Amino acid sequence: MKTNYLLAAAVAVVLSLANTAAFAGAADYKFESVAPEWKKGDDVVVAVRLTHTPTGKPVTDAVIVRTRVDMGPDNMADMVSPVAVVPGKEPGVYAFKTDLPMAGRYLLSVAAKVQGEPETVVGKVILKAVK
Ligand SMILES: [Cu+2]
Repeated sequence: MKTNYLLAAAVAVVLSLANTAAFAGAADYKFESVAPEWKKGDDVVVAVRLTHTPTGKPVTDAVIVRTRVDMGPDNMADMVSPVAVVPGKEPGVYAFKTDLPMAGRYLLSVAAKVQGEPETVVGKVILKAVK
């Protein structure tokens, strides 16, 4: 009897883990700026951290598939900067070389493929540039 109970409990745990995995989606990931502000200028390297929010763990194996930097947050969405992916300095940190020609707020839009996650993970990160 006791064995059956333990077995049932174990099965329940396994099923709930499986459900968590099945229903995990792109919304379980979060990109955030690693710094509160960035120095304005050309060829600035900015970096964001990608975290799997249910576990709080950094996501180290993402492949960045799309990027865009514009000044949308300051009503200058047509002010678009070139973006190049550059190596991050620590696991789970993704770095980009871009231009932040004026002080203000920029929107970094990034799309990434994460291993084991069928949905594309999309992040919208506001980067504050200062003099
Ligand atoms: Cu601007």
